[in-house]
Amino acid sequence: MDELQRTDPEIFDLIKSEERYEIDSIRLIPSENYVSKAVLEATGSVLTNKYSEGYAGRRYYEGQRYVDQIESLAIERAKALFKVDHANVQPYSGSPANVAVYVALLKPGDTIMGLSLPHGGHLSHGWPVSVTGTFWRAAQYVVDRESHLIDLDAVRKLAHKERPKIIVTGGTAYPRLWDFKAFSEIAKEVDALLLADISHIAGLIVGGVHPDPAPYADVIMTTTHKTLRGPRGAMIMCRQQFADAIDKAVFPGLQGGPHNHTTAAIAVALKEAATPDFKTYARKIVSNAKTLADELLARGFSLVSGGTDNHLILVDLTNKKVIGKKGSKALETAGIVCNYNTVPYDPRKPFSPSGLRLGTPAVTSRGMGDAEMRQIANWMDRAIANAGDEAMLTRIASEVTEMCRQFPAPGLSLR
Ligand code: DSN
Repeated sequence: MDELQRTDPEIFDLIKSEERYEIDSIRLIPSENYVSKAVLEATGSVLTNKYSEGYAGRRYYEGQRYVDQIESLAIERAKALFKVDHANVQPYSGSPANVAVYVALLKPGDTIMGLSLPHGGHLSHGWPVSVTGTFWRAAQYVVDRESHLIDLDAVRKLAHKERPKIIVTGGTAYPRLWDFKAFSEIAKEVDALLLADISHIAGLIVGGVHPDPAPYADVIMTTTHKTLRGPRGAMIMCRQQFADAIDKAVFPGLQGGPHNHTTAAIAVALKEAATPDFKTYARKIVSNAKTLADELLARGFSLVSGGTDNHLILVDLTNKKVIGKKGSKALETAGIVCNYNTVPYDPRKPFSPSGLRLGTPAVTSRGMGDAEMRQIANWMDRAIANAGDEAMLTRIASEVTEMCRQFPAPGLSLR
């Protein structure tokens, strides 16, 4: 980045500081990762110079001889990897992609039924502060108070009562597997479509360590930057019968020109995700999460649903007498980055909830394994027990940095 350094040393220094920070800290936010150098290079390429409204072969601009090929490659790779009829790789990110699905398939005021946000869902699944909960009517299912699992009988009952036009699976803080077959049966009973939002688990599905929605969902939406380990973006995949409506909703319905540099980086990430190495990576994400969960349980941490089947862990800190915000701050000072999060039936408010959300995609990309998960649980235990003791937290941070330096972060360098 020599030219950036010359032109704008202030921004250059901040980017380099972030790079060092990503190297020297343990990043446990489950929606974050380290992309490969190849993905970074495509993201930072000349494709950012282009405008390409429309679709390959049907653009509103001349000069698309290479962009058309890039977008077509991304589409073909997405279709092959996720075994779907149609893919649109243009959505700017996950929330706009979900809105595009609703615009394509629903009328204003129709009912969307998704997992409630405080129970692990996502804003764009009909939560009231999102447009998805105001332009459409929302009905939200919840997890069971005791098991913290989705109770499919309760989902069925709610669906029959609310008659949604679309049922959404997926979320941001559900540590267990999704039963797409059961959801599709419920959707059929009430004449609803099934949207599988697999943003968090796309890489796990590709890796064969999470059930596959392709045989059951009418539409699959995913962001491309979480377990899938691509650039910030999204894709909508669907059965052929919905292809036109989805494409029209993305462009011209909601967006202008696609971000071609992102499209190219998505294509690269999809190529990487089709390799045997990626399957090994996906398996390791889950086994690391299970090890971290077990090690936390052994240290008296209380976990929502008692553990995990995927890449994420939701900790309820109530028994540790520390609130989520104070806990996540203490961990940040100790070099462990996660986020505070509501837990199901949380008596506290969303801006200061009881829990912490952890995930293993990023640490697994660095090659960390069981021994490091044990060490992370140790540091977390010490940090939470000493939340507020800056000296202790800083001591932990230097131990964290020492370990991090032994695990190169893909695409990053200290130079
Ligand atoms: N992407 C979400 C997450 O952090 O899980 C929020 O949209």
